[in-house]
Amino acid sequence: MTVLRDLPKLASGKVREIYEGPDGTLLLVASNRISTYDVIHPTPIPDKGSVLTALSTFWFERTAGILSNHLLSVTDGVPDEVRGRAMLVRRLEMLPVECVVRGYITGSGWKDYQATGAVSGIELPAGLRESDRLPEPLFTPSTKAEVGHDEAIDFEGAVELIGDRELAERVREVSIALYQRAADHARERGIILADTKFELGLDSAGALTLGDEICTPDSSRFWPADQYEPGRSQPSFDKQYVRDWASSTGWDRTPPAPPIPDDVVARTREKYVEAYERIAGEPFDAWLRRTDARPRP
Ligand code: PZK
Repeated sequence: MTVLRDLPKLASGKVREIYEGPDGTLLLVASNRISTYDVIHPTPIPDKGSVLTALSTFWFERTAGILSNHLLSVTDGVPDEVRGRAMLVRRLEMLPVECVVRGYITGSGWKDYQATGAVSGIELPAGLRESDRLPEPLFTPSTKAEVGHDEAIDFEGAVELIGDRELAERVREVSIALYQRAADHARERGIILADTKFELGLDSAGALTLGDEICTPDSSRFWPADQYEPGRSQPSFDKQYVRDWASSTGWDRTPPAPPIPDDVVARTREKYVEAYERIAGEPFDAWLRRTDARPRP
């Protein structure tokens, strides 16, 4: 049996870690940490890491026909203590671009559109409002910053970084297809997937492969469809209670973030679980049981 402390830790992100698994594999572990305004709160959201892992697994299974992915297992080889919130994956040679796809105009895309009328070098119609649906999903890549924020680039910038125009064209094509598949599915279940970020790589045979997490609330914007109203910023499906509460405290968004009160934690946990249950169409407990994350009765 594998225990986490026996695995070398390769990297720590703000909300997750990567370990070296058996036989050249990697173990991606999602924590229960949550950030607002890019700052991690000291209070965890119970089950957040499991919900994100469950969602990625759901999408990996349902998009494998578009692009193969790095997922190997969420049970075999996964240490007991992280069951439910960890996946064993194949090691890839990651491409040096973030594959952002936008179906709606918001965030930095909205900022760029207001300043230039274009996003990622793509001219857009005049008169778009904040949060409007785009005429078609756009591939708007960015660089991978080691520290600080990724920088938006146009498709030619992605071609240069990837170093192969045909590969970059395939990256753009599959990124849009993956977004389309996930966004259509989520929309039918009352969640607007406004935009998302994929990380692609090459496997040991040189095949283009989907890595990292896919269409989770940490890599995407989830909006409640029944509250969608263009012309303003949209509430976040998952983080809105934390943001509203944090704003009400007068916190100025500089570190350290304040601890989150119990009722806000509980309501936020429920929103993550609700997102999983709506999208996957099964009780979240079914995931925990399938991954042996909870003792069986
Ligand atoms: C890889 N990251 C980002 C994720 C972190 C950092 N299949 C892969 N092969 C090689 N490298 C990566 C992956 C994946 N996925 C992903 N960094 C490297 C990342 C999670 C936690 F600290």
